[in-house]
Amino acid sequence: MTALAGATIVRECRICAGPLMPVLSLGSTPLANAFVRPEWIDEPEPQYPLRVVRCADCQLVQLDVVVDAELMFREYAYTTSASPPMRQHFEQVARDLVARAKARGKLVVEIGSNDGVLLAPLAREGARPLGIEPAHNQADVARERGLETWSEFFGPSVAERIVETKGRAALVIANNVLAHMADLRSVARALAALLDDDALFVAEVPYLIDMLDGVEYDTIYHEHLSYYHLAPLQRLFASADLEVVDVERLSTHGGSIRIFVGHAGRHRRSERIQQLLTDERARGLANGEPYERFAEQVDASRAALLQLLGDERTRGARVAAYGASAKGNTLLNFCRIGADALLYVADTTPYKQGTLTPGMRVPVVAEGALDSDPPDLLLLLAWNYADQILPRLRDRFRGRFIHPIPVAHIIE
Ligand code: JHZ
Ligand code: ZN
Repeated sequence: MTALAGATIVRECRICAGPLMPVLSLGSTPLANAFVRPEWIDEPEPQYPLRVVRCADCQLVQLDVVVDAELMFREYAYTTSASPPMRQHFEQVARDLVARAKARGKLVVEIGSNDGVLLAPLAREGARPLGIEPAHNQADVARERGLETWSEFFGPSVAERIVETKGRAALVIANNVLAHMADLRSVARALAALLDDDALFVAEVPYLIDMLDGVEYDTIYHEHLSYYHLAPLQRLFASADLEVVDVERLSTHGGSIRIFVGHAGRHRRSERIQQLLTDERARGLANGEPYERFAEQVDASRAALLQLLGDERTRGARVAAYGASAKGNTLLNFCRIGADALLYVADTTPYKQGTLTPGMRVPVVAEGALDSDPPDLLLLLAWNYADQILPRLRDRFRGRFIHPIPVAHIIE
């Protein structure tokens, strides 16, 4: 490990300690959720190298610069409830998982519970939910809603305290948070201690294969330390005598997988595991060629987006953006698209409104700007919700959309 102010450079794989090989560098960027408040505009924004590497042994794709978790997650701008599609998604997740884990009346722990968007429906389904959420601002919102939440980073000592005070859990859930965790092996051990004999750990993670296929380079930012496929996850859980027993592919966040994990030997293993492992092997990830192609596609994608924006602006189009997502900030910084090119970014999250985007400093405003200061074109920075956002905005926005990936294109 090497020091860097506020960050650490790692030299070995966070799952198997194997050697790391370069994949792609996106330059240095500020933290993707470090929205700049007006009172901070004269302060420098720390930037960190955004470098993707992969393990030569277990093939986990990961970042080798790990920014301190305290800097990234104690105060957190991303508010899951601000995205209606995620609210609906987690309502369904609560129904399905409480039934599958037979968790009615039992302890269900959610790691990374944000503002309680899943804790609330879990409680409605009759489970006894406990949220673990390091971001104080989000944990406070959940507690105000009457949802028990501990403002902590999950790990062995928190798991121990839960077991001591509440017993072992029938179900542990972690959605879009395994990618954020640096010390994966101790998290796996903590899960093994927390799960009851026949309990399930269920996690949703963005899927590496979808990122590569969709040229979703914008989903790379410092919070996302790991870009998972099934094979390395299997190896991680085996290190703690746990076993992945089922896997599903999901469309959320540009393509994700949901894994089901239990104590080794306690559950029937689904055939879907072998199928997905076979598909992954056929990709030839270990020979590096998919990553070389990805890196070329990323450059081509940036060039196409800049060309399209340049052409439109030459024709006098007024351009704004929609969805101040974390990934949008990777995109804006990597492509160097700033306030000279964009009027504003409209977003439904109150916490982000009135700030500037990190690095490129485009003002974030409420959706009302689409009426008061209507653009001709909207760059979709939350393209993962295109199917929901486009029909909804049609009433108030008559212009065209730019969908930035895999290659920038216009949607009339
Ligand atoms: P969204 C998130 O990344 C957060 P982000 C996190 N870092 C993670 O791991 C990944 O997901 C997987 C707004 N919005 O969900 C809300 C509208 O304005 O794509 C959000 O600010 N109108 C934990 O930040 C942003 O857009 C709408 O109609 O890249 C979307 O952010 C909708 C649907 C959303 O994730
Ligand atoms: Zn490894």
